[in-house]
Amino acid sequence: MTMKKTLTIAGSDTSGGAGIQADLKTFQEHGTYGMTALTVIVTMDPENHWSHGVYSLPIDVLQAQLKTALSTGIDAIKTGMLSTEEVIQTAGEAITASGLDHVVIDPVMVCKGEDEVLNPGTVDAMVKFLLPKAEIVTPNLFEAGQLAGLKTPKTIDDMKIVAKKIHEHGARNVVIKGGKQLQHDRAADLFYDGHTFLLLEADKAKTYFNHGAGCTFAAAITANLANGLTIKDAVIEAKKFVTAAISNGWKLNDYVGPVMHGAKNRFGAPEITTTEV
Ligand code: PXL
Repeated sequence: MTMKKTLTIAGSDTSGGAGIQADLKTFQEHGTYGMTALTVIVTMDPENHWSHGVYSLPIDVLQAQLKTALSTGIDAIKTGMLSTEEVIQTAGEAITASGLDHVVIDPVMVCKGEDEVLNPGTVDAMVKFLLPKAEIVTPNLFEAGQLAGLKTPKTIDDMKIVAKKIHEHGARNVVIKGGKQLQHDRAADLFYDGHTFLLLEADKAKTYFNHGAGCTFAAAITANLANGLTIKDAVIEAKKFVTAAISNGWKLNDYVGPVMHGAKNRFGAPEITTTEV
């Protein structure tokens, strides 16, 4: 038996909910064979309110990992936390060399609870080196505003303007994750393929435990693309996967509550609605 191969170029979340840990768990739940090229290791300090430490790996270590993984013939690639412009450029060049179409860019700029762009210059580098290669880019509201060079969107109308701008930067599809900041009564994400806007909605989960939701959503899209789904179906199925994962989020300790990556396969798919807007 052969398996579809999915590669994540991302950071390690030692606490296990986000980053490559989320990606590998999600790939596994989708029956794809997950591989990793690690960019940074993120640690959390239990003696200092779980504040994050970010340890970047040397660029030649990233290059060696990319060479290893790409030599196996990858079916779909995802990027996550890329800490510097050099790392972003290296990821972009590896994606180009791979010749792959199935490229999912999750433009991670912040970790939950930390509110700064990872590094000045990384936004411009993402626009330059990653967006033109993206089959889809999956920003949250803040990241979408940054990529578009506009204010953080707050409404669905704002999201449409920002999605169009990001599409102009070369991403073939865009899905903006509404999250908690969106002024809307349901958990809404906006998908744009350059022609139509599709609003994906689920009931809001009554939980604070959603750490890793963004990574999980993008990883599910990646696995779905590797498994042959169309981009639209890949996004719709990923929304179901992450909605189940968030609804079953749980408390790891006093600081963090990860999503349950395997919830959809264990407890079934939640209802979601799709509406052209
Ligand atoms: O959720 C964003 C994210 C992505 N990647 C890594 C992280 C985090 C947040 O904690 O640690 C490695």
